[in-house]
Amino acid sequence: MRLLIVSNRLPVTLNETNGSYRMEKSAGGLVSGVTDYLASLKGSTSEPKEYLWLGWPGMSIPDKHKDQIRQKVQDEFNASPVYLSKKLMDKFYLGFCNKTIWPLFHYFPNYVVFNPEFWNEYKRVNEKFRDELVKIIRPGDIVWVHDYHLMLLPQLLREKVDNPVGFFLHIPFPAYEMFRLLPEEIRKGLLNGLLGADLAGFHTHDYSQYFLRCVRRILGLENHMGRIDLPGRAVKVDTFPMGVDYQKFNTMASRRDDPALPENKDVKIVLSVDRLDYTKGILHRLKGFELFLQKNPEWHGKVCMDMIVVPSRTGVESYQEIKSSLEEWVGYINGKYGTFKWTPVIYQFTSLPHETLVSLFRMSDVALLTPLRDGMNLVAKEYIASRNDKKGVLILSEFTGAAKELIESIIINPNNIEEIADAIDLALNLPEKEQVLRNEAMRERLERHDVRKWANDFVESLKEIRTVSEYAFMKKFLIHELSGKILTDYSKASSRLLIFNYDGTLVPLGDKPLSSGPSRELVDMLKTINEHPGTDIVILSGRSREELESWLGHIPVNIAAEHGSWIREDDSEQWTQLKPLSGEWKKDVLTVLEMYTDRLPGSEINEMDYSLSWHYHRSDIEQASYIRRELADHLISLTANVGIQVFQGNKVMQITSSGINKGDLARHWLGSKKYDFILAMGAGWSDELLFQALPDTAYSIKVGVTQTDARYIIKDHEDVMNFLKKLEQQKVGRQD
Ligand code: GDG
Repeated sequence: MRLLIVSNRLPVTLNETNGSYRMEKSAGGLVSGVTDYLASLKGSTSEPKEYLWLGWPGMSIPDKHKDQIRQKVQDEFNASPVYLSKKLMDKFYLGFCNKTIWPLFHYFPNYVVFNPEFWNEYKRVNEKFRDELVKIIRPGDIVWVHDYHLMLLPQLLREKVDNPVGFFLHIPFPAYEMFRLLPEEIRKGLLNGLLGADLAGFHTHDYSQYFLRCVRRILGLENHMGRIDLPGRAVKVDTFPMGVDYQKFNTMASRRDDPALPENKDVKIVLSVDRLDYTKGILHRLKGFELFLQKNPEWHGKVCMDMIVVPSRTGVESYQEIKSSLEEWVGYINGKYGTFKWTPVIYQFTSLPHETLVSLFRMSDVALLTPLRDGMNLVAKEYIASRNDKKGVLILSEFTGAAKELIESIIINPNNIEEIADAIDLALNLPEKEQVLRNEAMRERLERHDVRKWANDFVESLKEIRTVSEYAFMKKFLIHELSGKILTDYSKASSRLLIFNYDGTLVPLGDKPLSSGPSRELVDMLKTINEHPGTDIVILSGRSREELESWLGHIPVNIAAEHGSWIREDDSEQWTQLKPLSGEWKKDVLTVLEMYTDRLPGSEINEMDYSLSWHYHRSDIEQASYIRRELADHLISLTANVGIQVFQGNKVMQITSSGINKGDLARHWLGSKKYDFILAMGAGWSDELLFQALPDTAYSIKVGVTQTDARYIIKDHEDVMNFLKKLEQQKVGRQD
């Protein structure tokens, strides 16, 4: 069993000079963190023990060098390159990834570009990754897909293989109102893409909840404690805040003699490090520092801001614009306050060696990180982990994922420039004793929740949800061999009872539940099966006898309408009652239902003899869920002493005279004759009473993948139809 890590970029960067290629390990947070976890797999006692990393190698490679590079990357880095042309990368990476997803997910809708070509290329690149994976994947391999570049990959992969697939998003997942700005095809495509995974992970609880809400509102799928049950499997959505390699940062040697480091020991340093990105709030930071200098002249000459800005996504125009304005601001501040002896802002547009970065962390009095939105922000964690002297003050934006964990830092809202200025003042004056107290608490947390634990928790959680899925669903699945046994038993039996629930079993749960008549195909099948000698069919439904009569009345089957308020036996044309019922309660309940119907646009009432149903399939899913609960409470208080029962169905609430349930109905027909083959199929929760009423030898089958007392599960209505087709073709009667 191997762990296949898939990310847009490989953890190696290729450089070409005169046709020869050099490879260097890339240094990002994800790479160094995951690499350490991967290295620890070798000696581990549990699976997986091996890994392979798939991704783009960072440049286009001429065909003649591809094989040689593939081998080298595989041998030296346990990696496998996915080759993509520059043209594809432009529209995919600079286009859809960084002009559509990145700004939208970071709440910058003004920067978002919607271009159908970008989306097409995004799909193509995801498919390309899928094709590469399919070539190398082996049964049992675990796949872990990373980040916003590959959100379609889990589903694309699921269509081809059955391996466990996990997905982790490194950037924020936005709130519904932001996410819904995407065109419908894209927003549905992305959500369905992610739901192809067994486990979808996010940095914070908020992001997980936003994702679940989007799934509910856009795809109409509910979850229970973050678990979404799909046909045949469950998807778990959970929170995994990424940590840093604490030990490495804690013990790394400092290089005080590094020429890249500031010289003047008497000046306090306020440090900021990030990629050049409009999400990082770099301008806000400069404005905050300027205001601080304005308000605190006593600090002039005694403090400087060391600003490391790492070049990034230079092909995207908005990044070039932000670079110009930030350089203007640096010039403005240095021009306004600087002297021969003092430069207030030291600005470096460069990437520094890791050791230099850590030395800088250790010699900085304050780290000032002001993102306007950031999935996690590893720099904040690295700063604290590097401070083995436990000193230094972290000022951190509340809009970073890291702010949820680093609560002892000075948390600020970067939109409030005044707050940044005051935080700098507070940080520079914070007594050492308090610095140590704050940092100790954070360092302890970072040590416990380091990057290895993060990766390990994710992989363990992925294995767990697969086990749950397999246990809850697969075990009972009506697989081919089993359906073969049912069919043989069926044809060998001399008397058979078949009980079918109507909506969701014989007809799909549709968008127009008030008019879901049976298909011609279904009616013909029921007719043929009913003609098999010794076979009795019972159809149970909450619908009115008029509807059922008009759809199925011409076939001599047993029918129970309105949840059993009315029954029609197969040898009669009359509707009768198992026991007398009263409909007197309806008037009061109708008044209440009308009130709620007025409040919930799209909802409607269907009145029958002894029952009422309240449908809300066309209503807003969230509003319906609130109002439905209120209505349920209202009905309980109103009808406590009246003989009625309330059923919650799929986007329908049914209120009916109490006294008869599906269990009673099953017993009625079971008691009428001796059957040597009994089969019942149902889709709703009221069918559980039916399953419980059956003898142990009966075949009880639940339609849809949920927890059930039925012995078996069948995936959906379509599979029911396929099963009925087989039943229809059986030769019946004793074969021996
Ligand atoms: C994305 C999300 C999320 C920075 N400058 C230098 C350098 N770095 C290293 C840092 C850190 C990493 O790069 C940056 O990570 P961040 O988390 O701060 O930000 P993003 O690059 O935007 O990362 C982010 C992250 O994914 C992980 O999930 O936290 O929210 O946007 O490790 O140390 N490394 C070197 N020289 C530099 O000059 N060597």
